[in-house]
Amino acid sequence: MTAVPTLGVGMVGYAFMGAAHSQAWRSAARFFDVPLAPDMAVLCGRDAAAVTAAADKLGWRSTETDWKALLRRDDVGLVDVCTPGDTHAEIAIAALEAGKHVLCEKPLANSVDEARAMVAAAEQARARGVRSMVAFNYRRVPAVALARRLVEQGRIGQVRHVRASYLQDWIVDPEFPLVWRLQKEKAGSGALGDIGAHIVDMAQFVTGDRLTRVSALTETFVTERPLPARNNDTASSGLSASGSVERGPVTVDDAALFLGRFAGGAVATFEATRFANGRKNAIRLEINGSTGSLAFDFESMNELSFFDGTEDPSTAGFRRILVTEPTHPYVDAWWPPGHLLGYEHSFTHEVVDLLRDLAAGTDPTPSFADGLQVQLVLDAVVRSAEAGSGWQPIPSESAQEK
Ligand code: SOE
Repeated sequence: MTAVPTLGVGMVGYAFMGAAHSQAWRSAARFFDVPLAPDMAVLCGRDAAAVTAAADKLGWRSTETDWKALLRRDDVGLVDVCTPGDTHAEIAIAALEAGKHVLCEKPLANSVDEARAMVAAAEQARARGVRSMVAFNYRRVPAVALARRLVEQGRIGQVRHVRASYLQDWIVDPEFPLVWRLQKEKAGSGALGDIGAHIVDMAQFVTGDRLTRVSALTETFVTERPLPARNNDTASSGLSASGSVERGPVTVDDAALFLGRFAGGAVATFEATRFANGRKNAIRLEINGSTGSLAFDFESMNELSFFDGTEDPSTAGFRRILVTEPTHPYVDAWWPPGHLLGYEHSFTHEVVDLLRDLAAGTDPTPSFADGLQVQLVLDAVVRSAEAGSGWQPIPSESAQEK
């Protein structure tokens, strides 16, 4: 590996996203030619013993128990925010003001107001050459990036329909405890912001268009759950002094379904739920255009189905593109054709693109402004659901997709 400048990374949080991002920082320079080599300088978490164990496991050189310490460290040039949504704004804004680049997990924030403040901080920092990205990783799955390329090339014509769903079932058991993702003050929303945000970003990214209004309904099927054990927020229930299981209210949606209209005229359906029994992390996106269609299924994430309506009808039909050719996005850095990639590779692609933008002085995408636009969609969904599912407009506050 030729010697390139290093970029010190400080990551806050080390649960699922922290583990996925750590794998990305570890692998980026070992598979891609990057102009900046990540230095996994410091991992931050509140519990000293736990964060030390996590740093050893995930490959971080040192630890801190106060995220503000990262802002004072000269060996940190970028702060990676992998915490629950209620701390994204505070950490990202402080980091940008301290001159640190920021990668922030999705959704950008827990509210539109927080997202607006993050965009303002990002735009002020950008003037000083300090850059930011929001981590919608699925747009960097090669098959999704290929879908974007084909739409951009006009291979399906004018986009007419967008059909997106993200189905999970990890909380169908009513005794699953009240973890942070089920608490509005920590997560901002439920399935809507956690997984609905992904399909909104994917749909807008692949079509290159923006949603302008939505009509929605949300549902919470299980309205109270056992409190998690005091010392952690995992799947174990908490016991009261009397030994009975304390319970608390679920304050977020379990499912969100909404119709949408795109600025370019396409119509859309979206479904995000954690109660699709048997579906574990099932993301499906289908785009129907005037001359063809594209369909992606995350459970076959190395494939893209493509229907070219301009072909001879006697031989036309959906064909399965195996997205493992060196000409396909990101693939040439990994394995020969036919060898497959996984969920974790999308995070590596995310940090590779970020490193390349930072070195080139260009703006990473998706930007915080793109993250604000997703937040505006989520907010319109909530407003519509609360007001009886009528149409709600989505203000065009954020910069258009580059
Ligand atoms: C939980 O629903 C979750 O971990 C999401 O938060 C991630 O963004 C998604 O990639 C996998 O599922």
